Amino acid sequence: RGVELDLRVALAEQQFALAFQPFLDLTANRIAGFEALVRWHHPARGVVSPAAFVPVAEETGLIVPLGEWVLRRACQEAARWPDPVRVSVNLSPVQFRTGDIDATVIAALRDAGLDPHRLELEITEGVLLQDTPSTLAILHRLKGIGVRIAMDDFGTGYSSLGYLRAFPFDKIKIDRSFVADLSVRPDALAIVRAVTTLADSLGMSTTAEGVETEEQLAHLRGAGCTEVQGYLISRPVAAEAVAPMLGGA
Ligand code: G
Ligand code: G
Ligand code: MN
Ligand code: NA
Repeated sequence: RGVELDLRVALAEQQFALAFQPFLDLTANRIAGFEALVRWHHPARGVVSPAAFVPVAEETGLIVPLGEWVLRRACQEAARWPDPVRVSVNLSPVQFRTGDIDATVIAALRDAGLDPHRLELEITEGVLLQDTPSTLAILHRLKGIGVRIAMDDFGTGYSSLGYLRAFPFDKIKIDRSFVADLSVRPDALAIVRAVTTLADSLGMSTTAEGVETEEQLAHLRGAGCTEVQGYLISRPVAAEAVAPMLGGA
């Protein structure tokens, strides 16, 4: 397959880069951290979105070395940011199938000199769906050393509530489809309120994704959301643009 070969070359030739999108803590009114989002700078096709190549990387298993590169790069960058600021990394279910993602994470933290509390891992329900007994053990081990675990794209799957019972997430990321509907559908606001209340009572924080308007932001504040992320706050930016956003040089 052409894309697979291209991806192998891309890994070898380091054609990948990370973009960073901030999330804002609504109580402190401060940037709490940045989500690392992988980009492929293809020599002929330009910047390729992960939506176009992550599925191929997953099918071919290339997501394992690519995911390790993302983790290491993200931890190295975050080690240069001021202390409470976190970095958030998306993990694919496929990365859990090798059974040693915890060792990979721990090595990335150690080599970068990053405190585990400053790393957050975003997983989708696909991770918990694949019923390998080791998955929960791995998540508990990472949480045990202080790594934060977030449930990504919450509300889009089939039995998200069950997953909240299966694992004590630190944070729930409310899918941007609910945020997009906030101004147009009253039920979307009811759902967001219900999720923040549920998260609160489970000791989890919430991040609303895809916030694009002041009106959405006002609704989310009212609903008691902990953090917001989206184009209204900032688009994903290059690594060099992070320090200036934090008030540094
Ligand atoms: O970055 P957007 O800008 O296009 O990302 C599209 C999708 O790709 C999102 O669902 C996001 O979670 C996923 N994605 C981005 N970076 C990574 C990554 O490093 N690893 C994995 N597994 N998914 C990623
Ligand atoms: O699935 P995940 O949440 O990791 O996906 C992050 C994706 O969401 C990236 O593709 C990112 O570019 C996109 N994104 C981030 N903020 C916004 C936003 O405000 N609006 C829209 N439409 N997409 C966003
Ligand atoms: Mn994410
Ligand atoms: Na998401």
